[in-house]
Amino acid sequence: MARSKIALIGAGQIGGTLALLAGLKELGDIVLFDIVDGVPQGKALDIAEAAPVEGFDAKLAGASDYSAIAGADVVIVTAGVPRKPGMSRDDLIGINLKVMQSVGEGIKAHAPDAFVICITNPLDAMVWALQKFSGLPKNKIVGMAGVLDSARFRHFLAEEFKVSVEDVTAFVLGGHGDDMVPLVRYSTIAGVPLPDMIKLGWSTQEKLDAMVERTRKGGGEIVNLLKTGSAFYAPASSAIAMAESYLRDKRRVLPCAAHLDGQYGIDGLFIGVPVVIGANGVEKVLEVEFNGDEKAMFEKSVNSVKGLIEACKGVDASLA
Ligand code: A3D
Repeated sequence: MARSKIALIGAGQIGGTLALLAGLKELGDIVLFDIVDGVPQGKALDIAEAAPVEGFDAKLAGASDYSAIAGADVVIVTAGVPRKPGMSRDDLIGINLKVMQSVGEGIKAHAPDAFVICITNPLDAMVWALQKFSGLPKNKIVGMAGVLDSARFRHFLAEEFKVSVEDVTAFVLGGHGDDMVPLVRYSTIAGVPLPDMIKLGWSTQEKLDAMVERTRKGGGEIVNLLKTGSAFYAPASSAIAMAESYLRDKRRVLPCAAHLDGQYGIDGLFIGVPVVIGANGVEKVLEVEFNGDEKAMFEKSVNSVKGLIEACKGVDASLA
C-alpha cells in the first residue's frame, strides 16, 4: 500500500514542527511548501537527516511550487504571519486573507481531494475564506483551535488537581478568540465533571474561574513570553491529532472549527464544536445542550466570528 502524503503549506515554526511530528508518527511522506525559497527545502533535509537516528521512514521534500503538493491526502495550512505582542489575532486579517487566496487556489488546482486543516489566524475567518477560495467540500476542511484550547485547559487542570493529563478531558467551544467558551460542566477528571470535583473539595471555584480565564488568554500568554511569534509546539501537536484521526479513520471526537449547517442554530459559519473526524472528513457534529450562561457565552463568541467574516468581506469583495 502506498504511503499517505501530507502537504504542509507554510514551513515556519508550526510547519517545521508538523513535519517532524508527522515523521516521528510515520503518518506518511511529507512535502513542505513555502514562498521563501530554501526554507522548506532546508527543513525537509534537516528532518530527513533526523530519520535515521529516530528510526522512521518517510520521504521529505521542500518546494516553492504548488505542483509539489499534487495528490496530497492531507494539507495543513500555516501560511501567513503570526501575532506579535500587542496584536490581536484579528489584526492579521489584511495580510492573511490574501495568503488564503493563493493557498486556496493552489489546493484547488493540485490537491482537491485532500482533507485540509487550517491553522492560520484569525482562525475561524481564515478557514471560512479558505473554503471559499478552494471550493473544497465543507466536510473536507476544518480549522484547528479547539484541540489546542482544550489541551491548554487540560494542562492547567492537571497541574491544579495533581493528576495525569491523560485523565483530564476538557471541552472548549466557540471561536478561537479571547471569548472562546471553556465548558466546565462537560470537562472532567476521569469522568467526574469539574463542578463535582469542586464540591469534593479538590479545588475552589475561584481557581477554576482563573484557569478558564488563563485558557482564554493562553495564546497571548505565549506571545508575550516569546516576544517574536506565537505558540508552535502545542498547535502542531493538535493539528497532527486531527490529521491522524482522518488518515487512520480513528473517528476521534475533537473540537474543531467546522462548517455548521443549522447545528447550534448557525448556518454557513465555521465555529469550534466537537466533531467526529474519520475517513470521510467531518462525519458528524456533536450537539450538546447549553444552559443559559453557556448559551450567552457561545452567542458572544459566535458574534465575534461574524464580525471577522464581515471584516473579510470588506477587504475582499469577491467573498461578499
Ligand atoms: P511563521 O513561523 O511565521 O510561519 C509562517 C510561514 O508562512 C512563513 O515561513 C512564511 O514564509 C509562510 N508564508 C507566508 N506567506 C505565504 C504564502 N503566501 N504561501 C506560503 N507560505 C507563506 O508562523 P507560525 O508557523 O508560528 O504560525 C503560522 C500561523 O498560525 C499564524 O497565522 C499564527 O497566527 C497561526 N497560529 C494559529 C494558532 C491556532 O490555534 C489557530 C496557534 C498558533 C499560531
